[in-house]
Amino acid sequence: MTSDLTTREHPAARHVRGRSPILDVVTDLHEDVTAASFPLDLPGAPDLRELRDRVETQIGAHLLPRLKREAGPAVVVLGGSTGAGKSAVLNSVVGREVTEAGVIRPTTTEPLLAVREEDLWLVAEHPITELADVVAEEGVPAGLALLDAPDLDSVLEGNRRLSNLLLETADLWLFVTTAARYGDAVPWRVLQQAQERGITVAVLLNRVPRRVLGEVRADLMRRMADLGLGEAPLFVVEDVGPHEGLLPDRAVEPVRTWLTLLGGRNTAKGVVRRTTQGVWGTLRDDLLRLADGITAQAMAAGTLRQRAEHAVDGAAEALVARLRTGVATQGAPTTRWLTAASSGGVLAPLTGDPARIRRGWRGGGVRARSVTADAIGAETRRALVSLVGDAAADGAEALREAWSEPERGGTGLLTDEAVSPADRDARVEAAVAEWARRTRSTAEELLRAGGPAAKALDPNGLGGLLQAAAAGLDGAARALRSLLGGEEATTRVAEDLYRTAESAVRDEATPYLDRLAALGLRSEAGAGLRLRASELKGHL
Ligand SMILES: Nc1nc2c(ncn2[C@@H]2O[C@H](COP(=O)(O)OP(=O)(O)OP(=O)(O)O)[C@@H](O)[C@H]2O)c(=O)[nH]1
Ligand SMILES: [Mg+2]
Repeated sequence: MTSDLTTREHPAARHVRGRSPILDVVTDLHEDVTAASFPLDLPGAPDLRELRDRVETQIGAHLLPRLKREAGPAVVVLGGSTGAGKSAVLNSVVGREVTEAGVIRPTTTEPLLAVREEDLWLVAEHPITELADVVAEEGVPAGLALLDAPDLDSVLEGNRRLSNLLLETADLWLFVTTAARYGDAVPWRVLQQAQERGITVAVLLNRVPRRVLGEVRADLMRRMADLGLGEAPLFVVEDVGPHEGLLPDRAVEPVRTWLTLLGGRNTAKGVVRRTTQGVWGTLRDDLLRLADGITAQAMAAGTLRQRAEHAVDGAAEALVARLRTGVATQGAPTTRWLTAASSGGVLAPLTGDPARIRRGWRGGGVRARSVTADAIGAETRRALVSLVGDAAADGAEALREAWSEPERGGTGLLTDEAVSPADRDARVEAAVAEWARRTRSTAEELLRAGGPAAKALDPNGLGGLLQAAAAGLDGAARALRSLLGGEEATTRVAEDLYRTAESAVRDEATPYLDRLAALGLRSEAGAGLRLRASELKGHL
């Protein structure tokens, strides 16, 4: 199994890995189902969303809590009369004073649940935690949680809810009593109720003076037999006399050993099969349906992405094809050129005999020529902005059309235009301006190299001419051939223009593709869920 699919888990789950493999699987499964989404409006998506919610509730609210209960520690209630030493026994078993034991009666007024750190998350939803304070304590035998209860008389009189909870949710009762108090009726009645409900019970007789030890033990065993508790373990703890803090180790060793054994059995018991029986048949089918749905969403997302790219690519290619025909220079740029280049015009010297131009340039007029050439460049840029903007709008339109096709699932992503016309204009203008800036740099470079061009035009003028020539103005291209002795620069600027125009149109898809990507649809998620479903099967 690949690590990627198994590493996501509840941080605390690592501590109990292996205790209940099925709990691990179902915990992961819950995360997968929670993460699943069906945002694209594909046929059947509403049903899948509903199913997802249902399965999430089924796992999160029913299956997981039950598995946690079963994989979690067994709750051992220490019950008995006040002053019997419940708190003292608990502290002595875990080896630390986690709960208050004392001479003031009653001492314990609120129930307290001592749990091993790694089990905290497993008891977090245990009903008893609504009423008990929970403390993490490493001395608690593995597989158990120890509950220090207030004395049973006060629980029964004052706290019906707690007494019901104790009887309903405890796995084991350790009844703590003393030589002086074991005749009390109430605790025995509760103990009997616990026994009747199938809760394991044990009795601990505390503070027994050595001289009456045999006698009291015999009497207690008779009483237990009468109540049908003859099978229950009985621990006798000799009175240790006045003392502070924990009872001596040897006094609590037998009960601690017994609890440790019991906890070991609990951790080993794994998870009871019945929890998942019945649930399983439909759950597996539901998971597979969800997995198929996730895969379908991811595939649809992939198709939408392709269609979007295809739409803007089409518009971009059409634009470049048109630019190659020189369409951007029709109208104003051409008119201006013709006027300036005709005999007597300011640019007329540039259209003369190339050989003469190559031989050298005489005379001034650089500034006047450059202003006019730059103006032709500006007309060209204006035309380009409008052409590229139209193509970008066409691309967006084609994309929206492709995503609106029925059953493609993209309509929900088209609630509004991702790009406003004003934003589009600004973006295209910026792209064309960037291209013009690069063209100017090219012009500067060319002029630094010297030659006739350096005497004919300044960087703005040469830049303007390069732009017009790259956009397809033949006269400008011819003049540049004479000035520069070749077409290399014009070709380079033209290629740059095509790339710039293309990407300006393609960028139109970006906000739509971002919307799509934000949905986070990955086909691996479907595969993961399918794998999880088969893992689950392996554990049943
Ligand atoms: N002399 C003597 N005192 C003991 C012995 N075992 C426990 N104690 C003391 O008896 C008292 C018992 O108190 P707790 O452990 O608080 O009794 P509890 O059952 O928790 O009482 P509540 O919390 O009031 O229900 C404490 O002061 C203990 O130190 C013993 O063997 N001999
Ligand atoms: Mg107590």
